[in-house]
Amino acid sequence: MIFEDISAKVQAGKSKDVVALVQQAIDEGIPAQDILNKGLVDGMNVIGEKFKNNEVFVPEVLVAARAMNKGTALLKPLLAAEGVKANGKVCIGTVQGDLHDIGKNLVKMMMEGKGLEVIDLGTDVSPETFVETAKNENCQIICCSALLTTTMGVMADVVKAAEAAGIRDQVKIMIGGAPVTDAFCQQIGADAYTPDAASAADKALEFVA
Ligand code: B1M
Repeated sequence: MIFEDISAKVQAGKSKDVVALVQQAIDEGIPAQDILNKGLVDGMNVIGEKFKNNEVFVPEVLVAARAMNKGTALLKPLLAAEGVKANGKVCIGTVQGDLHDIGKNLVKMMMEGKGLEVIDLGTDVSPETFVETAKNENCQIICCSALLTTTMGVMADVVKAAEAAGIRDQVKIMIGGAPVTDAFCQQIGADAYTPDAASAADKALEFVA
């Protein structure tokens, strides 16, 4: 099955094979979201578990992440093409001190797939950059991703920075990432926590409607 092959090649960090298999799946008419979720994300999830159990280490994780990103790059236009054109404007980034961007990139892709215009601020993004971008670019939503328990607190600073800049009532703040919870979202006064990229895109669409 092609999904299992894609997953296995992501786990092995074989970028060229991943690209070839993803292209093959596209040519076979398999929906881009299935290729993403059942192939690429599955492979990265396996690597994540192995990393947690010390069965693989940082270099293996890095090559797997690179292979996944090569595959997702091929899917990006397809996911975006399936969506309706620019329903709203969002800025997204991984918070200051945090370099994890795979989940953030998935959220971005899913949102683009829903027809949202997404400004990608990258990783290690300061609260000020989130807020200035939202203000200058008229974004309806600020999306913050964090993968570390040591960086998720920056999300509270984003909420405070939006308040200080006087734009808190004009912008929704969405948060997510593995250590983030709904309780944390309520605690810091953000507008929504979603556990995965697909539900983040659904929620964003709801906010801009
Ligand atoms: Co890092 N890392 N890492 N890492 N890494 C974790 C997160 C960790 C849980 C591993 C572990 O110890 N078990 C752990 C954090 C522990 C903690 O904080 N409690 C950890 C650590 C400790 C570290 C370092 C400190 C390691 C070190 O150097 N000693 C270091 C920190 C660097 C830094 O950021 N300053 C580090 C480095 C790295 C790599 C560079 C090697 C690499 C990142 C590569 C990259 O992103 N370009 C890496 C990776 C890959 C991981 C794991 C293995 C996988 C993360 C991932 O990409 N998952 C991770 C272990 C794990 O998760 N099992 C781990 C797949 C991705 C699709 O999931 O990002 O959760 P995720 O996104 C999900 C949802 O969370 C959600 O949507 C996605 C799915 O649909 N989502 C949102 C994400 N953002 C959202 C935003 C939303 C809504 C939903 O709204 C806005």
